[in-house]
Amino acid sequence: MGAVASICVEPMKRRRAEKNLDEKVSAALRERAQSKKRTFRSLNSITMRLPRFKEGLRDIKDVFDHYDENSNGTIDNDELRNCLNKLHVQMSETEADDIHRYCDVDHRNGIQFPEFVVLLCLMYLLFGPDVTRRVSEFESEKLNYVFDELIDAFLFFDKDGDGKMRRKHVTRRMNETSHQERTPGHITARLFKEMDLDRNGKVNLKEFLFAMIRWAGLETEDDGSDETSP
Ligand SMILES: *[C@@H]1O[C@H](CO)[C@@H](O)[C@H](O)[C@H]1NC(C)=O
Ligand SMILES: *[C@@H]1O[C@H](CO)[C@@H](O)[C@H](O)[C@H]1NC(C)=O
Ligand SMILES: [Ca+2]
Ligand SMILES: [Ca+2]
Ligand SMILES: [Ca+2]
Repeated sequence: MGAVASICVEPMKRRRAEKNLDEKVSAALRERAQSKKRTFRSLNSITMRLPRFKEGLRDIKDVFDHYDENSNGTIDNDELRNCLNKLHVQMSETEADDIHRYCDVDHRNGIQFPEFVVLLCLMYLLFGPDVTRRVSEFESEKLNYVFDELIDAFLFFDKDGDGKMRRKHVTRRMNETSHQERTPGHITARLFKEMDLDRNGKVNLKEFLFAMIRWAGLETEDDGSDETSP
């Protein structure tokens, strides 16, 4: 039966999407790490930028609301098609599906707001700054600025720029922060565990973006309505 087959096939497709896109993201990050001056030199400089991130996330929320045409907190397949069409990026049907799978981090109900942040950031990283102009002409520059900073914050922790943050690099970065107060090991361990959503011992860009959204505190503002109540 088709239904049975699709139950078996979906996890395979998801793994393929995961692998493909992780590789593309890594390649883009490596190139960026080599060609661009580092923005962040300390954890403090990232923490200080959190209010700005939060502002940027609000702008992205406006874009999200625009594409969530029926305003039910989710960008479903048709709505996502509209959004991707608008981007004018060369993409096959399969590639578009892969992006959808990759960004649907919780594997449920299409694309929610934090997943949309991942989606746009990925598009920005892979296809360049023109992408945001196509989804939101007015906010484009602000959006690009925020994505630049978020990606650079990731690269602060991903020392070799291979697209994966490893615990030892994160710990080292935390230790560098300040000579007087090192971040205790158990806190770094907890932070890392929180970020590593699929528990594979590495934190990739999308997991990092989820963490940044949490830390900026936007998730809890107006998004909690249907998440917390049963
Ligand atoms: C949102 O609306 C779409 C289209 O009507 C529907 O398929 C989807 O299940 C809805 N999602 C939620 C979370 O309500
Ligand atoms: C970081 O500091 C902690 C606590 O002082 C220590 O346990 C850990 O080994 C240090 N890690 C690195 C990579 O320097
Ligand atoms: Ca919707
Ligand atoms: Ca989802
Ligand atoms: Ca992971």
